[in-house]
Amino acid sequence: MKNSEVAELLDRLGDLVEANGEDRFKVIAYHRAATSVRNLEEDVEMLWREGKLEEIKYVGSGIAKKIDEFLQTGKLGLKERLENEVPPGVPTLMKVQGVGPRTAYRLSHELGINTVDGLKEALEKGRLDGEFGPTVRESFLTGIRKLGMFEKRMLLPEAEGVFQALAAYFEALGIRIGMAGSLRRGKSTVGDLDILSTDGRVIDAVANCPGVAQVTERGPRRASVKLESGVQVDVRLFAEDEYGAALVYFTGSKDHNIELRSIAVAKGWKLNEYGLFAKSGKRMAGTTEEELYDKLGLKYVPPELRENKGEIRAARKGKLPNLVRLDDLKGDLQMHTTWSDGGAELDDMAKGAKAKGYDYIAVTDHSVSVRVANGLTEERFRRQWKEIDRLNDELSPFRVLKAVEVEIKTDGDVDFDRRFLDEFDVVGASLHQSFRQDGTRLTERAVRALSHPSVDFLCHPTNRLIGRREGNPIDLKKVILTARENGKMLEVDGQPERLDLDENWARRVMEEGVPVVIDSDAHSVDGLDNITYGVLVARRGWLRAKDVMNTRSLRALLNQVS
Ligand code: DGT
Ligand code: CA
Ligand code: CA
Ligand code: ZN
Repeated sequence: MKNSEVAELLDRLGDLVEANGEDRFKVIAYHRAATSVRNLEEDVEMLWREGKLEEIKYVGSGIAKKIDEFLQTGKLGLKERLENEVPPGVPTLMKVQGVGPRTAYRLSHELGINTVDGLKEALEKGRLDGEFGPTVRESFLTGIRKLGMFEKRMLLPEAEGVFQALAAYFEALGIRIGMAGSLRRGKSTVGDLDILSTDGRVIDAVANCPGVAQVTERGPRRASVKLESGVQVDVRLFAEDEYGAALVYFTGSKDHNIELRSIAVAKGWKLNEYGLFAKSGKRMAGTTEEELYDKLGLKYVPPELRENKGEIRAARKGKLPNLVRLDDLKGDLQMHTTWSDGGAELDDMAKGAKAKGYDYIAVTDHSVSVRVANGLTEERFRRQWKEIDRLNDELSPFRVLKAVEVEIKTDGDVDFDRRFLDEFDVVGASLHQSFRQDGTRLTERAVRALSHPSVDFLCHPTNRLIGRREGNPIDLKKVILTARENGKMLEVDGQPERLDLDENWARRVMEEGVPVVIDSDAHSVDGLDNITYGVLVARRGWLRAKDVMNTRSLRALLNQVS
């Protein structure tokens, strides 16, 4: 918690310094330090207490002093001073992607624009035509659109948490509900929750639900509420014989629905949220989803595929993929322990994973050059291996694989020499350092890593953090081809803010015949469950069990990575 607060503070300082037109190097220094603190898995407060702030990469004495002031007092004088000096609209305008501090300063100070709406209006009315080129203006508009979509979207664990709390509330009242919307489709981010029921009490119940801040809409068959957390929940009531049709409609996606409706129309029928109807008005289907798809001449489409990305054609031909399931996974190939930046002991991680029913795990602590994550030297890895050997005796036939998330250095070389790397069972390679390089260089680094004989797969290939950081401008097509040429694999990282590769790239990787690994990238025993989010991404990417390497037996896996 404190780490992200401190990182945010430093980023904010960087922006403020830039918005005040100060030295570019200062700006970079703040942002670099912010990233470093953000990726730090040790507690910044602990380092601070031990007087070790300056051991954090990119934190020099000046920045350490500011962190110190902030942690002592909860405030920072410099920040408050800068905030007073910055023109009023700058902080707001900078929330728009594509509007940097300098531009914000100009918009506010010289052009008198101080709000996002003001900026939008000025752009639409052409008031900025003489000020910025068409490409720049277009990028502002894109940024404004993204802001509207981005800000309010939840990550999967949050959305699931809200849904489960609501489900428990309704269950206590004996009201059965069903999940629809993007959450049911397993989308990586969720805008609002959509809930359906056939129980007439549901509308009153949701309006009276604890935690509701505002009932924004209410009718006999629908209610929309806003929770105190800001989350919107839409609830709808249907009759039993409508429920299947309602579920299809409100599960969406909209594009999938439109396609279904056009099939119905082509047959001279009518399809809506209440059912499928013949010209005469006679109900043909509606009670269940299965019945509805069947009447339309389609196989049942799993919710994760309902994006109008070819699933309807496949359903018509009976060629839907048999999607990978959580149960198919026999192991997890990325996780961290207290040896590097994890929060749980190796012993607990291994036993926790075994209790999940896995046959094997790879323990992939960071390698030596990731100092902020307490990366391991060769000597420390050898000590860890002794512990792993002991565990393997104890837990057999469960197997803990000796593994590493090896760092791809700035030049594309990886930590450790080949002789040592070959002693690991599994090697995943990651790029945490200098990921702000241009696309060409980033791609070269990934390609070099995947060409290294000891490397088995590339971890979280784009390094995106949903809602915080766009993916690297890496050339994934080239990366995929390199993986294929060298018999390597690519990862779907299950951390909810990563989910990297995303579903579209995962699908592409599968189509190119490159195996995928789905990992939790857990830093705690509970974190092992992140793999469920990775599975959702894989399913949304049309992956079958056979496309995913860690659905295979230990022997088959070892064959692949040897
Ligand atoms: P979200 O909430 O932004 O993460 O995404 P969804 O897919 O949950 O979208 P939402 O909550 O606006 O609507 C739920 C579903 O209702 C959506 O997936 C499809 C259906 N739906 C909403 N509006 C329309 C519409 O105008 N036409 C059709 N055919 N379906 C719609
Ligand atoms: Ca929704
Ligand atoms: Ca909705
Ligand atoms: Zn990592």
